[in-house]
Amino acid sequence: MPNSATTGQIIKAQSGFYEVLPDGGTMMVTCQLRGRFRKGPRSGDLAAIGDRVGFFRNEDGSGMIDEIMPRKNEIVRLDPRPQGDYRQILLTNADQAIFVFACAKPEPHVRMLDRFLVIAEKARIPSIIVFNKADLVDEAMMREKYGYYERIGYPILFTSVMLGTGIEALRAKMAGRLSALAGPSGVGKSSLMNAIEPRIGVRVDNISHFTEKGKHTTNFRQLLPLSGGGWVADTPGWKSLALWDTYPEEVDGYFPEIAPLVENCKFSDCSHTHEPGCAVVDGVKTGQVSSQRYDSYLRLREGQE
Ligand SMILES: Nc1nc2c(ncn2[C@@H]2O[C@H](COP(=O)(O)OP(=O)(O)OP(=O)(O)O)[C@@H](O)[C@H]2O)c(=O)[nH]1
Ligand SMILES: [Mg+2]
Ligand SMILES: [Zn+2]
Repeated sequence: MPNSATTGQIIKAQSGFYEVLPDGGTMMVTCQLRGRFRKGPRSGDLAAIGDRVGFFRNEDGSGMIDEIMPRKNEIVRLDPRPQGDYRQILLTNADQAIFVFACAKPEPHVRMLDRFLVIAEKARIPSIIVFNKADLVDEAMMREKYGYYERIGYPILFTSVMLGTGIEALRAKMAGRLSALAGPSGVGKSSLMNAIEPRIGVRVDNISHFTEKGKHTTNFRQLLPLSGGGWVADTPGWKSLALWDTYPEEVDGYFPEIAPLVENCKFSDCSHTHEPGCAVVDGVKTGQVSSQRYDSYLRLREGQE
């Protein structure tokens, strides 16, 4: 006979097995999904890391998940398969997304940043931007160049793993929260994680280059615990996330500086490109909207990558 139901959170997911941390507990319970979840054709992941679940204990100490609580948000990737697209869930219930770029080596990829920010807006996850390798540049110059993002509501942190600067501030931002960490290769994500939480021992350098070649492929996802409380998930999948079910007009709402302007356009069906009396184009002309961001906006609106 199963014990009474317990609630907890999925910390690790690997081929049908879920490590669940019971609320108030310290020992993980290895769980599987109860049979009724698995009936019928599957078009996507049913449970994922971050999920809050209800489960029963089996006699052998393992568990059976029989309830998946409603999610605050989810980060989903569509995996094309012959029998139809499969909905992969990278992470659920994130409190924030931390997008890491390097000040230099490699140069910040602003188009990628804007795309990440839009995906996070769509998923209703607040974003923080981290510019690592601050030791390689003049920080004041960087602040001037990217301060725009802060003005439209995205906090920026400058860090240098090399000098140890900004690490404490980032640690404070992560404490007690579930963070999704993402960014291009080589910007120092693993180095930052090791600086924030030395015992995590993430491998620095080139590990993802192996993954891209199909070696060392990990097919599990997990939340890493922070000693100050909270969790972090490395979510490499962001690069291949497409805005698959997004309508062009919807994109307006995902640019915080553009969203409030749209209602002032002369035409209600304005595409914000060539129409007279377009408040967005006017905003770009006056400098209220950055032309680089406008460019990203147009590309994302047209469904370009
Ligand atoms: N100058 C400088 N170099 C850094 C800093 N942080 C990391 N690096 C170097 O940048 C390189 C890449 O660092 P990683 O931590 O492996 O980068 P990553 O983002 O995890 O890369 P992937 O795992 O490929 O996605 C390494 O050679 C690090 O030593 C920093 O603050 N300053
Ligand atoms: Mg890494
Ligand atoms: Zn317009």
